[in-house]
Amino acid sequence: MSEPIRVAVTGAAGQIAYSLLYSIARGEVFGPTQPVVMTLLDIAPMMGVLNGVVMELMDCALPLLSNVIPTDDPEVAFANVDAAILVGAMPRREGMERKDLLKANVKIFMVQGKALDKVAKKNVKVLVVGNPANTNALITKKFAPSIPKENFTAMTRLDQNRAQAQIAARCAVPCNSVRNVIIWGNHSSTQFPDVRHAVVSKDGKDLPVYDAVKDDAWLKGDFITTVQKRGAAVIAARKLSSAMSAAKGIVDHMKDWWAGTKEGEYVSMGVISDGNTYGVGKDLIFSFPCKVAADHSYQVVGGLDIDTFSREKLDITAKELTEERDDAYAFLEV
Ligand code: NAX
Repeated sequence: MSEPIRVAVTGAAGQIAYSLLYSIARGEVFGPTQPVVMTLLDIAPMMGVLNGVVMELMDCALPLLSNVIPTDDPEVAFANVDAAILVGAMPRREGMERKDLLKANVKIFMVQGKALDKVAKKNVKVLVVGNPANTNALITKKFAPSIPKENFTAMTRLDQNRAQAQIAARCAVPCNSVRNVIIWGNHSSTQFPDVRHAVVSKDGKDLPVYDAVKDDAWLKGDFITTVQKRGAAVIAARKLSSAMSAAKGIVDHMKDWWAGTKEGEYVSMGVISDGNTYGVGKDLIFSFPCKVAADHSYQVVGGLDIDTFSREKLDITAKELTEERDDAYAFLEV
């Protein structure tokens, strides 16, 4: 068996982590023969709960799990890690303004960026899930200048999965018969779920989604708002935010980043914008369609046609991300 890799998960005592850790430990993310050492970070008051999670992981008796290290110290959690999944964040409390939430979170991600910079492997792959995920990823990157900027991504895969599942249900096909759905922009209600370039396989044929669904009004209306508001709908129904589906989104994102995307397919990831791609300004973590090679390197898929409807949507979400970034930089005085 190969040497274990080291994987950090933050917010490890929380509800997403509870659904996620088992999948990582049993080889669903980094491969069925890849042993892992898992380092689990949470805050000091949660150490008791975290110890319970560690006991359960041990009791799963998983052969690929070499060791589990719980800690409240980011420098212990990130020491020599190959991958870091940053789930932990300050939750939005009642009466809290969006700006207060942003302020609390950018500080957390500044501290974690500095710790990654100091102790993680220089080729560490960092996935940020804790909200506001895109801006938190940007801040983490900013405070880890010794790590390549491409190694910081934010999760929009749950949104992609939500969009894919809506189309699959509408066409009465399994979810894996729908491919190349794109989420552009922010993991927020301004995101743009775009199916203009997506394909449905049905009865042995590949059809563009617009031809398979045959309902342009739905695709340009309720489909988009359903995906944009799906997180809120789950909270309203469950009185808790998405956790099982968020964990599945993390597994899908990290697995594709680690092993590469399938031939002819692309996936959505929040990645750093260079200012020359699809008219999106520089220095934002923006969700784009990406193809990943077997060596973990990825490229934004170029050359997709953006019509007037899409242009408007891309600009709205880019504007929100620009404002979020400017507010975050102002709080941190950078
Ligand atoms: P929970 O509140 O269940 O768990 C969060 C955990 O993070 C807690 O155990 C808390 O103690 C810990 N934590 C807080 N500050 C920390 C710090 N500085 N270092 C380490 N741990 C810290 O939330 P959960 O439902 O697990 O959600 C976690 C985050 O994911 C939230 O910010 C949530 O908004 C975000 N989400 C992001 C999604 C995405 O698609 N990008 C979707 C799902 C989810 O809403």
